[in-house]
Amino acid sequence: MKKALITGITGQDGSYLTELLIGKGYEVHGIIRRASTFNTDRIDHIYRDPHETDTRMFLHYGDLSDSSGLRMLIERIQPDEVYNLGAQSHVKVSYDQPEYTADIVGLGTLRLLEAIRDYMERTGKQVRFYQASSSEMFGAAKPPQGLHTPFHPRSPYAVAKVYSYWQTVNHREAFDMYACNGILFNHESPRRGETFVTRKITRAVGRIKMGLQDRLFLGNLDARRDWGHARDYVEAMWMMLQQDAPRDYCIATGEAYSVREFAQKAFAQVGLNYEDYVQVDPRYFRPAEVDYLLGDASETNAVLGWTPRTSFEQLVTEMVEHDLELARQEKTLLDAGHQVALKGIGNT
Ligand code: NDP
Ligand code: GDR
Repeated sequence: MKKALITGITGQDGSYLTELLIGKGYEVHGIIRRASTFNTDRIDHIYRDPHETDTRMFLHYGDLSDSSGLRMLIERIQPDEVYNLGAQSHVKVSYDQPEYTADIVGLGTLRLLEAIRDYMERTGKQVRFYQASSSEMFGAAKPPQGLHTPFHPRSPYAVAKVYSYWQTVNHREAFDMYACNGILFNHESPRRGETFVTRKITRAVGRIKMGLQDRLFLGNLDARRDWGHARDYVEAMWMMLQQDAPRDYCIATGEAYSVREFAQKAFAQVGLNYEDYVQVDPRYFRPAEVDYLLGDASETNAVLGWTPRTSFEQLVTEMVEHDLELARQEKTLLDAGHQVALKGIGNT
């Protein structure tokens, strides 16, 4: 049975990747951060009591800032594959916490690569490494962007991802490691964090339809993104680690839409006009914006034999249907006299 170690297992991609790997017969180990409340909502449905014999997902406390903990986990788990998905992944928040973002997103990758290198050198075992690189690294570069497009990052997050990208390449070249960068364009799902724009929109659509909210404040409506479905994209991650030789890949749908178009489609799905509800609030603007990301993934999609299965329309529909149901449940609770917190952090 192959063993995989996932950093960021509690995130959107971590949860889909865990489902995929368990379906393929893997034993999956995930690193979670200690928090004062449970932070495992996205993987609770996979969790089994560790005393049961059919348990194949194991969770360990750790943090990308903690080298000794990472080293101990690699030593103890002895993984065949490591997927580095952990990150302070919010672009706007990276402007509020640039140093922390650089530490986790940038140095965190180096810490993990070094722990793996050390383990491989001492034991002679092979470990394959996946780095969650991002289309944000292209930033201001003209679309379409692909493997041959020079990086021009536009945020502390993107700068840190560029650092990790090159660390991964360098470990591959210097130490002959099987290490791959997956440069993934935006991918969304009903499990997307609620402060990312697609989910912020579909949550609002559900709540507005159910009468729980009356407006939606957004930032730049003209930004364009190449949006795919996270469930499809984690499959590409796994495929990258099953090839004969390591290399880097771009994963995208090859179609881009604006935030405005996403909102228009999402509101229209429940019979509403987005213009009646959406208001622009400059607090959501970024100090430097990434205007237009459109992936040219034809070359690497072909090498990998991967194509996206979910269309833009299907993605919006799935997210809206999910969040409409969530809003229905919230309304039922409210009608029964329970309190429902409308969570939100002001500037994301
Ligand atoms: P999420 O924000 O949903 O998940 C991030 C994960 O990282 C969470 O599990 C989080 O834990 C964990 N994490 C945060 N800080 C640390 C830390 N200090 N140490 C260890 N783990 C930490 O991101 P996604 O699932 O959307 O993305 C996965 C990866 O892919 C990220 O690296 C992201 O930057 C990258 N990426 C994402 C794209 C997308 O469109 N989704 C596109 C391209 C790249 P907790 O739950 O405790 O917060
Ligand atoms: P992004 O995703 O920055 O592309 O990073 P996000 O959904 O946050 O923003 C996409 C675009 O929408 C514009 N926007 C808003 N964004 C947010 N969050 N909130 C708003 O109210 C709002 N209004 C307009 C933004 O300005 C931006 O142009 C995501 C993350 O998952 C990264 O970790 C990942 O690397 C990249 O995708 C690829």
